[in-house]
Amino acid sequence: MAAEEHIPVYTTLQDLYGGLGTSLDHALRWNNLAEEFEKRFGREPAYIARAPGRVNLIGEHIDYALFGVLPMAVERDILIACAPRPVVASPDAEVQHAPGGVIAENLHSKYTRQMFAPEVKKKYEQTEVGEDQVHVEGWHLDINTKELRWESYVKAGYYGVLSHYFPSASANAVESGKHPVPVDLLVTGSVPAGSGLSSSAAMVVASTLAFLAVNGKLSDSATAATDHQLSKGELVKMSMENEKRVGVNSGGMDQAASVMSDSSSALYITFYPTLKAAPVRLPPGAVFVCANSLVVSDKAVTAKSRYNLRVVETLVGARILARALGIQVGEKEKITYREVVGRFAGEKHREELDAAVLMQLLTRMGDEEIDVLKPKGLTGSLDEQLGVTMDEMIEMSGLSKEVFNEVYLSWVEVEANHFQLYKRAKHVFGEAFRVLQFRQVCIEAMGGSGIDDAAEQEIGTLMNDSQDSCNELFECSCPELNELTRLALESGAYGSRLTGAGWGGCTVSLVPGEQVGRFIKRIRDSYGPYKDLESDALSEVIFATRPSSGACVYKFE
Ligand code: NG1
Ligand code: MG
Repeated sequence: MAAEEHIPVYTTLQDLYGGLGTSLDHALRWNNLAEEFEKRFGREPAYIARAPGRVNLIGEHIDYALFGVLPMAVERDILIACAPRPVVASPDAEVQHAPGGVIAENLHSKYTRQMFAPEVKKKYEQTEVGEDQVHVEGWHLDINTKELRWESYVKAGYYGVLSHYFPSASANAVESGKHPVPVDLLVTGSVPAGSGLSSSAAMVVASTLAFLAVNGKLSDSATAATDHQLSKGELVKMSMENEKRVGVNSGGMDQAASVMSDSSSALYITFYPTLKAAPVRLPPGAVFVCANSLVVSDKAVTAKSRYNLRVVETLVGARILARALGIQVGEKEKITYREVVGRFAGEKHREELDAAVLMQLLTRMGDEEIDVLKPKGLTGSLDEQLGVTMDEMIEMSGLSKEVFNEVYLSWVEVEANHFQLYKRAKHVFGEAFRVLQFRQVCIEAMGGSGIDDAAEQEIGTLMNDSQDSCNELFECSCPELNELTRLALESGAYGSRLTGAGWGGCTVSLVPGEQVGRFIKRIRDSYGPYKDLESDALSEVIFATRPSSGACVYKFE
């Protein structure tokens, strides 16, 4: 599962189904998509790209602080069938003939057909002797970040492929043949949108892969000896950059889980000093059940008062803590909490910290050191008592207002009267610690007798603590998620918590294997929004999951 491994490109169904680790359900969806593509576009697809969603078991909102997280890919996924489009005269001639023009359709009828083409950004300048000079500045693709649009994620993946593989200079030379091909594509997805199962990252990863494949930038193993093969690490990096174009400054958990998973285990993903993923075998007796609160959290739209605000609170807090600890931070450096801990540990431990050392440091730092993030005077409401104003925050950072704005605010929009540096830091350190404990319990359970359910109990408690921390300290839960996790515990779960960014979306609960059916029934009877759902609709909103394999491409031959 190393970041250097290549993205699998399968050319036979046998390899594909072997790679996916399951058969029938998948086979039906893949077939149906290929047939629909042929019906709509009049020819077979050339490729189908697949990327799974993920459920985060523990480690919420700490990936952008560069602490390790513990998700697993789920079987629900995004599939994109695509093929280069032969250019023929048609009513859509404008997109048809534009280099790299795309016609994108979605099997789900509520997502309408889209056509778009990348434009070459040019700048005109006059030379001293009065001649016009044209500079090509790169590609432009209009991505709407103000409202949630399905094609934005397709465009985000495309943008990355354009900027990495079609350097702007050659965009000028459209005639030279070095431009992207026109593409038809058809998308289908089984990851519920806006639910914390990372449909967005699955879309971006699948779209990145589809555009790479259709432009001949991915090679299968047969041609691998000569061509460049994309590594999993490279795809994660590209997909992270791409997703930021939709307006959310996410960490790398979702993309890494979608790309690097395998079907036998969850993943412990670390980002520092480099991206790594290690398999974590889960105790066999229990099952993770996802339940959708049915509150849709539109992350791209609410980012300035929620997600992106948390990113800023977390990064600024890290600088202030570093300063209090006497750690050197470059003026323009956006140091993270993980790096602060590393540098605090001293030269020897700067990069790779052994889990045991990290655990010790986290308990220590979680207590006294982070008090520096509290405001000086204690007046007003609790929020005011613990939060700091923008001016206070800038002063605590030791930076001038100009530099502060440039480093922390020029790339995101945020909106708040009080910045909760202290509470967010408390959550980050506690949660990072719980991830290490969770992993430790799983490792120890492997060697144990497995007769009792002690490991499941321990994991459950860690999940509950995580939920409390998300609710009280990170303030990313909501009343419905709180209710659903409470009902889960009353219905026999070992532990239950929100998963993903929060403010809506899904919960994940650890449930004894033999009680899953009963558990689901009890939640259906007690969670208000589920009461009138028929069984088909119910299985869309509450379902057991197991680990799935990561992103791949199937090439039609
Ligand atoms: P979701 O809610 O699945 O989009 C987001 C971030 C993650 C991580 C979690 C919180 C994106 C693409 N992903 O996940 O990187 O920070 O929130 O742990 O924004
Ligand atoms: Mg997302």
